[in-house]
Amino acid sequence: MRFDVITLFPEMFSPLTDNGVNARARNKGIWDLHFWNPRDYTHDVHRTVDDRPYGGGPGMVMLAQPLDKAVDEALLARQAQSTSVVPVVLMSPTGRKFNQKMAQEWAESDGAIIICGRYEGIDQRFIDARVTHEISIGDFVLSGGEIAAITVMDSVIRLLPGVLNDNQSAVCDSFHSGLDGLLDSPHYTRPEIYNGQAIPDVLKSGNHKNIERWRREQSLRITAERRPDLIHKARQQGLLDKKDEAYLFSLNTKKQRR
Ligand code: 9WO
Repeated sequence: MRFDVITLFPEMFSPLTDNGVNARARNKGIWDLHFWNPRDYTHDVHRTVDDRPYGGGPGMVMLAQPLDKAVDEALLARQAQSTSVVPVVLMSPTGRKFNQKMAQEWAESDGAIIICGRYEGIDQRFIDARVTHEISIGDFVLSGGEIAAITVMDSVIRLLPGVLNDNQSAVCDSFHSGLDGLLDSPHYTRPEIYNGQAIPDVLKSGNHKNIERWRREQSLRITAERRPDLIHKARQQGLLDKKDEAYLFSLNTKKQRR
């Protein structure tokens, strides 16, 4: 897996590259990261990467030319290594909302060229000519695409074979297929009493069937409270059985009595 990131601020990616697990996986050759700084592809003494917006208005707009050249260089470097064609992705709040299913699809790909914008935006002619996908990590505006790109790459890298050990398996968290798209149940570790708070008795029972049922019901309860849309989805996909439905019904009747 290879990522080519086009950014004015490559230093911002150290949280991704310096993280112990990710760094080890990069040294093992499981993934790699290359930077292409648009400032290196300018032609003027000031190394200008932005200019004022046509039509007026506040702020500055990224010039198409240095971005164009950076993408060209990234494509050339990739072609020296492999013949695969990769998406050219722009991190943008107006893009398609990124999710776990997309992370899994990325994890099975050869990677991407990722564009991180700055200032008020990017000349649309660059986007029209070069960008194949626009991705958002949520409905909020950042000061640049870098933090969004780090978020997406981190979610993909942890899914690559050999990145996590079996103990930390990527198989056990919220949105894992084993949870049927429901939110994860609570976790507890030692001590048995902390700040006067005990742990649920069932987790000490050693009865794995009961523990499994308790976790399922906690997942259903938390998901029904916080993300009813995910309950609806799981139901439509036929992932909720009679026991699940009975438990959800009991939550509703409890709520009505309160
Ligand atoms: C900013 C913006 C604001 C309102 C409506 C549309 C918008 N598009 C952009 C945009 O693409 N901005 C560029 C990248 C330049 C300014 C900083 N950028 C950015 C990316 N801010 N926020 C993001 C982002 C990316 C992915 N997910 C959430 C936010």
